[in-house]
Amino acid sequence: MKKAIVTGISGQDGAYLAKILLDKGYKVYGGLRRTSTSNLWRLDRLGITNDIELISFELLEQSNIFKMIQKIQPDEFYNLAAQSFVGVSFEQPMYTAHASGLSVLSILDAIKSVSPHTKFYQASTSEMFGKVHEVPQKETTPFHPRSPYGVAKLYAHWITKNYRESYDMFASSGILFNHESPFRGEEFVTRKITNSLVKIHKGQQEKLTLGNLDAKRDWGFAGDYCQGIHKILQHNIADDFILSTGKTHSVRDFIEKACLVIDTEVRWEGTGVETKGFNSKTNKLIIDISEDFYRPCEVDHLLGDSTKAREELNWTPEVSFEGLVTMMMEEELKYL
Ligand code: NAP
Ligand code: F7E
Repeated sequence: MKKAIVTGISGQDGAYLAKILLDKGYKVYGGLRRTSTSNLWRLDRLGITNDIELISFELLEQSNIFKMIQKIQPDEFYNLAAQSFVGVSFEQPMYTAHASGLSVLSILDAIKSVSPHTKFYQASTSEMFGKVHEVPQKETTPFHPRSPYGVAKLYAHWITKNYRESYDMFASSGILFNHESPFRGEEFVTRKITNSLVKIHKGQQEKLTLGNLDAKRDWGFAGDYCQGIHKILQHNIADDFILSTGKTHSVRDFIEKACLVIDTEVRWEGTGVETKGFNSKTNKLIIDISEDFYRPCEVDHLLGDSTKAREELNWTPEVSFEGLVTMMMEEELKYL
């Protein structure tokens, strides 16, 4: 039985990846930091909480990481834990640098010292491309991060590569473009939109307040991307791979598609922070804009080219943009 450690087990990707690994017969150790209340709702919803051995894990505790790896001697280590919210990284840049950047060095160094057979996966991100130098972005596109989160993740990406090259370790990164699902945290824009629109539809909320509606993202389904994460560690050599859909949509497109699922059409008025969205049937204001949700530095447009993963790993995303939006809206309608 293969043993895998998955950090960030309480997060979106942790849940989907754990399910994939359990279905493949792995023994899964889920790295979980202490919180005052349980946050295992995603694992509960997948019905897998009791199949995972939960282990205490804190990104900032080097000795905790060292002892855990020494004891478990995992075949595979998936590092999904991070301070993953770009907006917060501007408010907490130092913590983000430690958690999402430097802590990866503790993991790599522990693997090198006490469990060199362990294959390591690092959750790299399209945020490293930031102010993009070419469209679409490929593995060879130069990086230009635009947030403390992107900068921290770039350190983690390069130290993973450096340990691979220096010590011949099986250390790979997936450069994943935005991937969403009903398990997405509610502060990320897609889930904020689906959650709020359904609450407005059910009379539980007045309106939805957002930031930059013109930002464009290459949005895919997290379940598809976690299949790709597993494939990256099963490849015959350690390497870096982009996972993306190759299609891009604006925040505004996402809202309009989501509204269609609840039979609503938005009529837009104004531009920039003055933009307002009205329910075209009732004329009720349902969307407005606040400067508070703009970032000091924005990533305007992401579009990934995942040809390498498609050709070398035989990976393809299955859920379309429309399918993703519908899935997220239907899940909100079911649970709210
Ligand atoms: P997520 O839902 O925000 O999950 C992050 C996980 O990290 C949570 O389990 C969280 O625990 C844990 N964590 C945060 N700080 C920690 C700390 N100090 N010590 C231990 N655990 C800590 O993120 P996700 O969407 O699943 O993403 C997974 C990984 O992929 C992240 O590294 C993210 O940066 C990266 N990524 C995500 C995307 C995307 O579009 N989703 C794209 C590219 C890369 P709590 O539940 O206790 O907060
Ligand atoms: O923002 C705009 C915002 O927070 C998407 C993380 O998983 O993907 C994610 O980072 C866009 C941005 O995701 C609001 O300005 C407008 O342009 O959903 P987001 P993100 O910043 O792209 C990458 C790949 C990661 O690696 C990260 O871990 O939407 N936007 N209005 C808004 N965003 C939010 N959150 N809230 C708004 O009200």
